[in-house]
Amino acid sequence: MRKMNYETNQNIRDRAVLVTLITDEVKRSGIDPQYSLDELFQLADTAGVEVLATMTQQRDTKDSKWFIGKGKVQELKAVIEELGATTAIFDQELSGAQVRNLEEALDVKIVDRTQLILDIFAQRAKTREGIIQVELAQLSYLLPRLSGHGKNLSRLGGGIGTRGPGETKLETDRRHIRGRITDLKRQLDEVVRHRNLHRERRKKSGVIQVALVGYTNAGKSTLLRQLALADVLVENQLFATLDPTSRQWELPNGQEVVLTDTVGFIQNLPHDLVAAFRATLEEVNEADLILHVVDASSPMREDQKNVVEDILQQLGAGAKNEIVLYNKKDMCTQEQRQLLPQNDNHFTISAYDEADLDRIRQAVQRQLVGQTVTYRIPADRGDIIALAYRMGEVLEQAVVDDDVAMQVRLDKSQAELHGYKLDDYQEK
Ligand SMILES: Nc1nc2c(ncn2[C@@H]2O[C@H](COP(=O)(O)OP(=O)(O)OP(=O)(O)O)[C@@H](O)[C@H]2O)c(=O)[nH]1
Ligand SMILES: [Mg+2]
Repeated sequence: MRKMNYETNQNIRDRAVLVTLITDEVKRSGIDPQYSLDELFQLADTAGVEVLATMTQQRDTKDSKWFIGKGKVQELKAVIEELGATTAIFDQELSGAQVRNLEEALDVKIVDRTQLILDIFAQRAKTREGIIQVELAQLSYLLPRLSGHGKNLSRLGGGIGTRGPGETKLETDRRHIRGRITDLKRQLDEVVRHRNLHRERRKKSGVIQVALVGYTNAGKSTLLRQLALADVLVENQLFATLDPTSRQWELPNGQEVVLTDTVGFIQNLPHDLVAAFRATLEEVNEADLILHVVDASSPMREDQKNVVEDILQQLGAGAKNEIVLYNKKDMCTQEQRQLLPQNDNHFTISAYDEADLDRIRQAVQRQLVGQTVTYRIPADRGDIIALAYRMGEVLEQAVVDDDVAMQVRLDKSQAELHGYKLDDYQEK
């Protein structure tokens, strides 16, 4: 059987067999293994890999040496040879030793789900910040596994699991990797510092921020494009967007807010990636309102929604005001549409439906203008108390320890225009 030679032609597409192992642990995790495998297929496709076959094994536990059962390894070898595959991609994370053993037995490149995701990010990273974050995540992932990758890393330069950001090759020497990680962390600290400064400036100027978040491919960038007329990349692929993009967005009442599109989430988002992307993801923490976009036509939409909620929680943004946009209604079955909640913060929409876009604008305006906040204002600041009555609607007022506690519904940005920073008086 003919084998691809990567050393002479790095542009040849990887040809892969996908492998998943369904253990009791996987079953308990609540993740549907078949769906996860479908998703792996899409990830492979996004990474430019041609999928030749998939293989599933059911087993109580994983094998510590081979991950899958020894007999299954032989079966996989036969399939690989028959189809001329160059890679085996596993849907679960492998240890360094498992990678090494499988590489030796199968003589193809061994990649796991995490590495595949990291590789897609490496292909997509364009900004300096994105590139630093991806490389840091990749090296943090690789370092403890390096012995398992030594052979293939040096033999295969350009393919999945070995690609550094911006088409450079990943460093493979352990000592150099350590040095590089230190260097990248330093650079990232610098980026974080800049971001914080920028953020503080924005906050001081009282700009209201709305963030689009959601599972990958839910339609976040499409909504940014439709709502804020932004010229951003929309693609029917996973992780089309990597770096947050912000645009001015004018609400029906003329108020300007900033709408930010963010990187999509996915189940089992690699830990190293979340850690490295904290600087980027923390933009979400600064938002006054989150628009959580869900692909309502996905059979897994509830699970996807939960994954996103979990990650928001991890980022400390779990308690933020949120509007859920069930997108792609045009692709939903009738049953799918009937099961969706409909109220002030749950909407069923299509990003391509003008009337729906209008409903979103109105809902966001309502949320932002109509936010009810409790302030504690020192009794001697009659000017602020008067401002609250003049500009907002006071729902309740009481005297607490010489302060005036007021529950007010008002538009903070209007107050800020008059030089008042009401946030300082907000009750925590
Ligand atoms: N039919 C239909 N397709 C939609 C709708 N909204 C978005 N899409 C399509 O869904 C695909 C993904 O859209 P994106 O806006 O790139 O999704 P995203 O959430 O930004 O995805 P990532 O950046 O990859 O995380 C594109 O092919 C869009 O054209 C919709 O309401 N209906
Ligand atoms: Mg996008």
